[in-house]
Amino acid sequence: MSNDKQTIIGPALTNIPWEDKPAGCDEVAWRYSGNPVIPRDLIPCANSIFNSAVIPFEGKFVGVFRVDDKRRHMQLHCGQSEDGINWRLDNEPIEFICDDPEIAEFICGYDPRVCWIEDRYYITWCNAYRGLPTIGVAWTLDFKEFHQLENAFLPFNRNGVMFPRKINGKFAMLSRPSDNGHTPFGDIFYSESPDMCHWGKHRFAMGALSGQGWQATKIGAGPIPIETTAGWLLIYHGVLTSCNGFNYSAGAALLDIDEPWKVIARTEPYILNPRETYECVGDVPNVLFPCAALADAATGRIAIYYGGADTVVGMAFTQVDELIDFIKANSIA
Ligand code: BMA
Repeated sequence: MSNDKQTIIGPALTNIPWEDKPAGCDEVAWRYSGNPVIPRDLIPCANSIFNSAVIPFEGKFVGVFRVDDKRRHMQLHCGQSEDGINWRLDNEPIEFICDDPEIAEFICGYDPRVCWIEDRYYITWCNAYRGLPTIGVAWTLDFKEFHQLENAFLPFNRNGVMFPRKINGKFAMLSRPSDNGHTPFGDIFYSESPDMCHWGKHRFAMGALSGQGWQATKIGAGPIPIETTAGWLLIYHGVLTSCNGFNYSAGAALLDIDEPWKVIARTEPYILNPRETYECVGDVPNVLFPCAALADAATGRIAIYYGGADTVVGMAFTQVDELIDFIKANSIA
């Protein structure tokens, strides 16, 4: 293994929310002591708030949040924070602007990701097109007006996660072809687009690993990949099927910078798994589902946002050089 210290390629984020690793902790990622940062009832309509995406914005933070309302309809709400930890959420869901009524029909949306690319913020989410899950896409400049584009793929697909810059001149997205239910399979694929409308050149990237515990049933990309000197750092979820149902953990991988469907390394053990009460008890027990990460290139700090038990939002922290060393030292790729 190289002794070079690996770093984040990207902007500094001096106000990244952060807590040092607790003394005596030997995990590569550690939880925020004030978890969960978003309770299920932060806004009156919410049954639960989880699997959500945040991003730096005008010196503060904004996010797109999965809110399952008290009708148990899955909605996307915008939210704001001064510090990335204490959040205000809009009471009303996002209303996307879209001039095609067929695409505009909003049945439900969930598991959003938010990504800045070049000149705007893109939002991807699992969108019900005619009731069938695929990847919805929209952009915004101000988190007030959201302009919806064509769905990226045919049904059935979930976990659409964009790369934060064009790769070889094309927009790039990871996704996870699925079925119309609680999909008992799932691998991560890479696709590219010249225009955010037409997606192609699909490539297999990473698969579930049969017989490999926490990532044996299916996997899906989590936060927007972080560019590092060792490759794209991808935090992803993996699912184990236990006698009591699905169990969702998080692992990490390094992908080739120019050909990100090529996996350099991926963790054999998970880096975070459901173990705290708010991860093990909730509407869907034993789910830890990361959808966003903030990164500070100046310090190598990474703050991960994840859904706990399909009910609340929690945070965890890691340090890029430590995580990359961990991935390489514990790789199964
Ligand atoms: C997946 C998605 C996630 C959810 C998970 C566990 O299929 O629907 O939103 O967190 O199941 O229920």
